[in-house]
Amino acid sequence: MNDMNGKSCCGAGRQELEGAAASGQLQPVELHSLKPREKAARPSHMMITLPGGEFLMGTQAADGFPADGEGPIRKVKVDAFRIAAHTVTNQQFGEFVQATGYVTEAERFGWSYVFHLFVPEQRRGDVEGSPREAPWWLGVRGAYWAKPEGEGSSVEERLNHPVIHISWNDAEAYCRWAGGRLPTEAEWEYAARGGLEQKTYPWGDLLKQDGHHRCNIWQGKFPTVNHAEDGYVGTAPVDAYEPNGFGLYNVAGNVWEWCADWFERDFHRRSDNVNPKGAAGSGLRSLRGGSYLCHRSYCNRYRVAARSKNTPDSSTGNMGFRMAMDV
Ligand SMILES: [Cu+2]
Repeated sequence: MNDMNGKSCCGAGRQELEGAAASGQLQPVELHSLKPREKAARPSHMMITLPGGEFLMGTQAADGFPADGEGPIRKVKVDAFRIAAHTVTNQQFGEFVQATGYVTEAERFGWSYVFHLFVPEQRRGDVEGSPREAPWWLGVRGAYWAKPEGEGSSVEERLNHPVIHISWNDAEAYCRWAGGRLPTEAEWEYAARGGLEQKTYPWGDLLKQDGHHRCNIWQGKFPTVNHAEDGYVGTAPVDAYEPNGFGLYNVAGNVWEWCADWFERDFHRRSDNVNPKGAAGSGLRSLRGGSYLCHRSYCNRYRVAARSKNTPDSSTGNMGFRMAMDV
């Protein structure tokens, strides 16, 4: 059982920062100025076309978090759509920024949440504060996608890793430019299950297969000791590990992936079972997949039915996104 039921390794919202000087009111990101790129000039996303169909969405498993609205299980139908084999990389996001001059929300606010183990002692002066409920997140001044650990860091050695410190609004802007959109939660789960029915993970029910790690999560004692037996302390390349049955990489672990939907706790109690979407009202956007910080003892959310949420302006070092498209 999960004694930390309901708590999340990832619960760091923009407005939960404590000890910070108020960031002030920001104008919403201007999306209308971002015209879609010519097709030939867009980065390649390795889009996989899925035929759509019916599947059993959600879970009622004993090791889940009912408070997240993971169940009840319901039969959902999604139309055919396309989804990227992997999350958007630093390389791809860099091409977007170069082409458009786009400025992310982390840059506009002037800070983003960095996991505490990645902030060296000499940079503690850059820390604005932490959320009370998730003190392992430090609001670091100057941290954004191209400087994921703040001043002095870079993505040069991580161009094929998922872009992080990306808000929902930033992800939306990228997708619009690249000619795509974010997947709905229903599309995401359909794609992540890879054609298997009601399995715990995208590859089956066992976390490890023949002793091999299948995803990038936390091994050790969260939040202080990560043994990195899966090979990574932070993010892994977007195509690390084996893909699922549909060819999607890293749907479990690595980084949380923004979905198009408003987060709705009672999502699975809705009666619309064809291309369902969460209803507006929560002010939160949905996230799926879990991250390199998830651990069974605390945040067992690398299961394929697990859910999370955050405000659309929040950014952390473990949230990225995967693009979808209409067929
Ligand atoms: Cu987690």
